[in-house]
Amino acid sequence: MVVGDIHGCLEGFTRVMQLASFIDRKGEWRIAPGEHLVICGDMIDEGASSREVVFLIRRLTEEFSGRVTVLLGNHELLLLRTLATGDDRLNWETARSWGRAGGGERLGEYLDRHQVPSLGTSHLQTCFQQSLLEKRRDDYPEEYVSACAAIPTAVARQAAALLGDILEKDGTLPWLKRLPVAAKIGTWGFFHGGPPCGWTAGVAALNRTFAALLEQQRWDHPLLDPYAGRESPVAARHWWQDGEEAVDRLFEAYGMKQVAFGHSPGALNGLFGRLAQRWGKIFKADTYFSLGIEGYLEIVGDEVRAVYAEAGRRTFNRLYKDQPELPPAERLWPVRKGDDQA
Ligand SMILES: [Mn+2]
Repeated sequence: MVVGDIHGCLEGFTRVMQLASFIDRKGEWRIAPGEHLVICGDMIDEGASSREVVFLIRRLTEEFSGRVTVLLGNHELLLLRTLATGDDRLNWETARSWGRAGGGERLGEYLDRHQVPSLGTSHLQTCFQQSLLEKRRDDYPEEYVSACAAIPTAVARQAAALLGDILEKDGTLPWLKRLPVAAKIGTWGFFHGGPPCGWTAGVAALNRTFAALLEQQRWDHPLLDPYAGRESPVAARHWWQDGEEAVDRLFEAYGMKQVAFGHSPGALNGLFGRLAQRWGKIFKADTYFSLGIEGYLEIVGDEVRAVYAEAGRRTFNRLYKDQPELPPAERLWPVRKGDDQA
């Protein structure tokens, strides 16, 4: 089971975990031996419940040790960079979520006092949906963008300092710094963005090197660049664009046959929310939770399926009227005759 960018959407995450039977009818978590949950990074920002999502996932990694793999995303990396360097790119929804919680009173008061805006998860989803319908783009509302832009740099820095203290004390910061940027399970590789082009030393060395660079705060290094084109495992996009043979060579260096990734909800088919594959080798896992479309990739043996939550399917059908309806589940691979090759 592979889940893409949750982005602070706790309710959506809970819904897909129920769908996957990792949460039973009584609300108890259950990940059986032989089952594996991979979370492809970007747990935070955008939705209103970043803290709750992170705390839940941290608990799962302890309770189901060895059965839950969590990757670092570019949004977690951005947070680490902001807290370490004091740049002013703090995400206000993430700060808000920690400011609301116990221990975050001072931060919460500070954000209130400086009138830091907040959209809330369902409002954000509605705004993204409206923007997509009207402009074919997933833009934030203009008022929200200008309210955020009006926050003085000094306020952002002070808020980041307060948040940094809380995250250090509640264990989030050390936990984030230990997260891998790549994982390998059998022949499958998992990344937030994708395998960095030019890296030939494999997954274990990549994680070791990344952790060392993070420790040394080498923010100038391409691996640590949250916006890098194809050089960073957390930020890579379109890394398959040189074609199947180039991808085969890249995979060979990692000893992988398939890769699932988050980060780009519109990748491969240009459709937000509808999962897709290419060549049976590259699988998009991000259904775009913060747009209100929730789902996951299910890998069983050689078969890969996309599974979607009911509410998300309705959203998709409203947004993409010219597309075939999003089914509750569809086989992505292997593609057989008569399958809808979306
Ligand atoms: Mn993301």
